[in-house]
Amino acid sequence: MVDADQASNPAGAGFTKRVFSGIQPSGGLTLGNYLGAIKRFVEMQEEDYETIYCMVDLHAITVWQDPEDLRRNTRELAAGYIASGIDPAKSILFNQSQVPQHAQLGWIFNCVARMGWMNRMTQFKDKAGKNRENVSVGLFSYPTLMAADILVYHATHVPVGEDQKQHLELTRDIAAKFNNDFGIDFFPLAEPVIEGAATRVMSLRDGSKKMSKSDPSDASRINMTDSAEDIARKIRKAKTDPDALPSEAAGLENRPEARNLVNIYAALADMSVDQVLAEAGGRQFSQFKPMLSDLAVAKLAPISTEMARLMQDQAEIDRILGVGAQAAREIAAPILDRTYEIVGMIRSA
Ligand code: AQP
Repeated sequence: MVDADQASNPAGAGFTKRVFSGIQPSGGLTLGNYLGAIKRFVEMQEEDYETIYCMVDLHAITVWQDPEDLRRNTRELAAGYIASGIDPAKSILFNQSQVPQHAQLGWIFNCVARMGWMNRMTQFKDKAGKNRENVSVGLFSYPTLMAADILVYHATHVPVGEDQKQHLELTRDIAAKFNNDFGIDFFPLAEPVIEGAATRVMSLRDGSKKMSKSDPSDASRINMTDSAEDIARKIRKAKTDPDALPSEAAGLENRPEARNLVNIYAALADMSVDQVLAEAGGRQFSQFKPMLSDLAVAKLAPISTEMARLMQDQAEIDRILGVGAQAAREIAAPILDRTYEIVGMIRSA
């Protein structure tokens, strides 16, 4: 029987409703990160959850990062979180490497996850491509560290974009195998929260590829720091088809670029796709693109202006991350200690 507590918290009764999510400081924030992740992070901060948000710098170095760029991108990402509405007084905000328990639990999970599970991860296959023999070992074990990020806080809910669904399933498999191997109900089965009209924002140049901060083409993405002119130019040049917009969502079938622009509009305007098409159906892209540019600029300009202001005081950003890391360590340390005990490691007093 499922009791009331369990019903509202699928991870199981007895676990606090706690959110964890992270973003890599592997480049500038994109509209994909904002709509797929940060916008939901802000909403969850205002709901009935304890919220923990991270800049996953240990994940970022699974591919080469110039040290100066990594420092700047980490601070800029922190500024992006805060400018988007994450309040460090309400959410724990920090960079991953300041909380060593992530890497420590990651090692335990390297010994729980199976090679067969890891070999199925599509993100590794996409990122390694034909260069499999030359990528870092860290890129391969990325998902076990991600499982540790989540489970070191006993997080129960993880807001992510669609591309992270498979890693979340692996996190649940790792938690279940650990619990089963040691005969204990210790790690919760964290629930992915993949919600909104734009859980998979696609490249502006190719509707079959996700918008990504590491795409070599800057025209493929909208960066959160882009100027109004840049945003308008990129949307004007975005790939589309020659037809007018349909008046119902079903008409977007097999039109990936059109679907992408409509999804972006819907997510930015907090409307459903059907509501957008009820207004814009029948219009040509020459009419719809300026509507989308105006909306994107209206929503993103205040965020980029605030990011630029916050970036002028880097010491303050570092201070906020230090306070967040301390709070994060306080939650993570006892969970890691208990994990070591369960596994059979001696803990000297
Ligand atoms: N295009 C996207 N649409 C919706 N959500 C997205 N996310 C990323 N891209 C999109 C979500 O943003 C969160 C943070 O992602 P990440 O930076 O940790 O890693 P990623 O998914 O690999 O993002 P990028 O931009 O593609 O980074 P690079 O290029 O460095 O690999 C996640 O919740 C993700 O789902």
